[in-house]
Amino acid sequence: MSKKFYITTPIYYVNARPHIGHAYTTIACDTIARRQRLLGAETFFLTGTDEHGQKIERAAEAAGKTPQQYADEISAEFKALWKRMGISNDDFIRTTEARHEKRVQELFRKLRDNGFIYKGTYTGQYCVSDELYVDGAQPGDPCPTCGRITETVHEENYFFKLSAFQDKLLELYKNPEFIRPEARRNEVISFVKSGLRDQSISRSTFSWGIPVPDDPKHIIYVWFDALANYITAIGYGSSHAGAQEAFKKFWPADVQMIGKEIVRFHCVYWPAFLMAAGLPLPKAIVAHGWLLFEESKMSKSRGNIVRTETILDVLGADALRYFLLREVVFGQDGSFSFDALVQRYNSDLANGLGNLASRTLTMINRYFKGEVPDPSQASKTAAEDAIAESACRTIREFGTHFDQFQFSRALESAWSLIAAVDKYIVENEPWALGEKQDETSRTRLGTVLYTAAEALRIATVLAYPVMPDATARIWLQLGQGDIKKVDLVNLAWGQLPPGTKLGEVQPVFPRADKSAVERMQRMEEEQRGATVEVQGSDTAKQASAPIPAANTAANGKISIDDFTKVELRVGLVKVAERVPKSDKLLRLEVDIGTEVRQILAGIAEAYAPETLVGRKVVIVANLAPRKLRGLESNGMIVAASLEGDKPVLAGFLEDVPIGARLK
Ligand code: ME8
Repeated sequence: MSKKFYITTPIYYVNARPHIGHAYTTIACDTIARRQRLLGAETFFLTGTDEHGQKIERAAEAAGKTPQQYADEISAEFKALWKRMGISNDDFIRTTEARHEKRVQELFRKLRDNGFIYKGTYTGQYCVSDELYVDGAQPGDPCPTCGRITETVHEENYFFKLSAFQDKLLELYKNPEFIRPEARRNEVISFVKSGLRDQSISRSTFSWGIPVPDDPKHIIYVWFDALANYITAIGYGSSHAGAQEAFKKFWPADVQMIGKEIVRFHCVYWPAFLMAAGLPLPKAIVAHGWLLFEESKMSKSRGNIVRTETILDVLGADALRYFLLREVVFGQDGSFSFDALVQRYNSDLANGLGNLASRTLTMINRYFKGEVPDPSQASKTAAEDAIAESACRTIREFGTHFDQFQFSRALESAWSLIAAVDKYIVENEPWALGEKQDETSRTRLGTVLYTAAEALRIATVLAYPVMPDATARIWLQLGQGDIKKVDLVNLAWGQLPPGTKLGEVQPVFPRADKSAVERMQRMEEEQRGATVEVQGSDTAKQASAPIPAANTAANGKISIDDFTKVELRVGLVKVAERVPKSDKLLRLEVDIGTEVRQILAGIAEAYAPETLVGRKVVIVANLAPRKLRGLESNGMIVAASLEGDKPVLAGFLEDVPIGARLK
């Protein structure tokens, strides 16, 4: 029976369009899935979108859409992007699909029947952005993960007996393969050792989610719903025989890859839910680091994302795939920059693999009429043995590093083979041999070009999972047919049959010129679009909300749709104080009805802090958070901006309720 291999990405929230952070995880999983297929494993690769919960409900409301409409649009963008990038996922699960919803209810029922769910009341802090219950926090405290001010929740909820799993989880973590890398494993162990409290797994104050079975006033906590995707997608909880069969075949997952910020959900809650359901546990949860842009985590809320499409338009998917896996040490944070991308593209792809392919194949065309020459034994030297040895070592090393998720080291070893062959070509000067007419030179030329072509074949197969498109093209040029059918288990030196007819030789990685960087930067700036300046003074600089360029009318006017994107609300100032070492900034805590926000405003020269407490103000509620002097500002206070004068806060003559929306 063939080996099976099941790999998953996180399912991405639909509150934001995909960016290269999402692409990073998906590319890494795609690469692993492709390699497993070449190794002969029956592979199932799952990705999808996470569409329920308060965060999505609010994002949809801010966009003036129903949550379902909103989720449909963004989920379709993820799907289309993965298609465009050649991601080889076998399924794409959406948590709003009926198959998922029913099976999540089955899982909930199972846990309840097994005695791990009870009803209680939750009073405490909640972070909507992370959909996280923040244990031990007080009203006004920031979320430990994202720094946003938490909201107070007081609800009747269902609870999961997480506390019952502390010892079992600690036992599980003794297996060093379960959480990778080691640093993440240590964090999780110390978190669990510090004590686990039962976990609320339902909400009852909004409705965008899956109803609790037999108690539809409650909806299932979005993380319970989301984590379950890994089993619902392959048939858990289904009554169909085929689905049950698939579940039996593929579960448990071999690799569940995530970003480091969601380790706790995957390494504590997820295995506990599975244990409570009596199900096997995944073999490995693998957490990678963050892609940083301009020195902070790339994320929609920080407004520093790089879209994948820009890179696809200019350099293509393979360039992005190679860059991310080669440049970032897997498990650690890595910075993204267009400069580094273009530099790597030119040095490793255009001058490296691309150049090796084009010069080797062009010379075979020129000197041997496009047929792979015979590596005559008579003209073999130690140099050929060294290349063959280097290729065999590379095959081994690549596999070892790759299996340890050390993609950059694996690629480094393949590229050291390419460098060795380049040197070999330069030293053996096939072009000079080609100019000579004697038989010895011709035999030697055949040996040199065979050696180069065989090394190219091996480097190409190894690089295939990382760059499926370019390597498939080189493969055809090498006269080899479908690269997806390669038997990687038995890959060895000398398998290129002499006499193989080459395909049409074409450049695979044309050199990128200097303008590539500027073009990509310009495309991103255009996307970020115009800025809405709602307020003068200090804070105006942080008051930029992106408006897609396409929606901005040519005469500078915006449509009503654009205006409604700006969520203006009435807030009540609860706390106001000076920000140390700043003449202009005040730190405010503003109650907007549903939550208390921390906002930094550049109004300290116009208003003494004590005069603001109890005053109603207008705030922009859906502004991306920004950090000012190390403090996070979640929104903006609206004020009239008078040329050369101090700002004047907007207010009301009549009484207005806190939280009312201005439109
Ligand atoms: O957390 N660098 O969804 P999400 C690297 N729906 N990876 C990044 C990244 C960055 N800057 N930004 C995003 C959720 N990612 C939940 C998951 S799973 C049951 C539910 C990648 O849309 C990375 O894989 O916030 C990260 O864990 C994931 O996207 C978060 O995506």
